[in-house]
Amino acid sequence: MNFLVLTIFPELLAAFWENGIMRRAVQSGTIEPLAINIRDHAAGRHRVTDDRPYGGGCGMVMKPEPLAAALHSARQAAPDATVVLLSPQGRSFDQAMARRLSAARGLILICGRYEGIDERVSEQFVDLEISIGDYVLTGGELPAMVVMDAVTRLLPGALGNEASAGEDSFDAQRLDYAHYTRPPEFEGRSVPEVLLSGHHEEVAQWRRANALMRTLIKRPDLLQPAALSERESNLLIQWRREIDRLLHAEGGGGPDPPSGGG
Ligand code: 4GX
Repeated sequence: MNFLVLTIFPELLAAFWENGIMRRAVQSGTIEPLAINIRDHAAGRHRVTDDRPYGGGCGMVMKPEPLAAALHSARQAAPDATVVLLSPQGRSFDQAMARRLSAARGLILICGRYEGIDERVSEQFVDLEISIGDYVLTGGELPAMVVMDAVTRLLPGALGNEASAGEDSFDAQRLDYAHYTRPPEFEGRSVPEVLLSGHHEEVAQWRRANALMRTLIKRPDLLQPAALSERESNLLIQWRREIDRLLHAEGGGGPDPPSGGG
């Protein structure tokens, strides 16, 4: 997949593409990344890429002409690519969006700085506006890297082990289970016995239960009742009984028991 990144700071992307799984994906031809310096497409001796906002106010806006020229050159390299603008006004990026983007013919990622880009460029050329979260950054480069990272690991061959990407917790709307490696005891804390047992089915059961419990405790918003398997519903019922038992133990002073209905 072609990744064409339009930026005034192309150096920011080098370390990202030159290390780890991204580097391997480049070497195997899974991705073909290129940073396009918007400044190279700006006119005049000073190659200015920004200007003051019409209507006044603070901050600067990225001029439309250099951006459009940079986009034009990106389009020549990847005519069918999806044009993405990274901005706080975009749709929230998530795993489902990463999966859809992994099927694109290529991605052209526009990284704005300052107060953003001229609205007419956005209207004329942008297919999709993406936000990586509700906070304000100084530029779109980190968001572009977040998107490329999440998309790349979904491309066939990128992770080596084909199962790894598909097994992902977020596709199943679950958090991942806890992981352990050697030694079996670290600073007085032991690895759960079942993981050392060699009983594959018991390990699988423990991991399913552990993933469910972590989701319940850390991200209950992810749990959709309709998406629970019968086994998971049974686990939740079992845990509720145990919690109720603890809360209502003699002299426990907990709240009144629920009146039923569950
Ligand atoms: N998720 N920023 C972009 C400049 C800007 C503003 C509007 C285009 C349109 C951000 C985020 C983010 C800060 C990157 C403003 N460019 N991008 N920049 N959160 O905060 O994506």
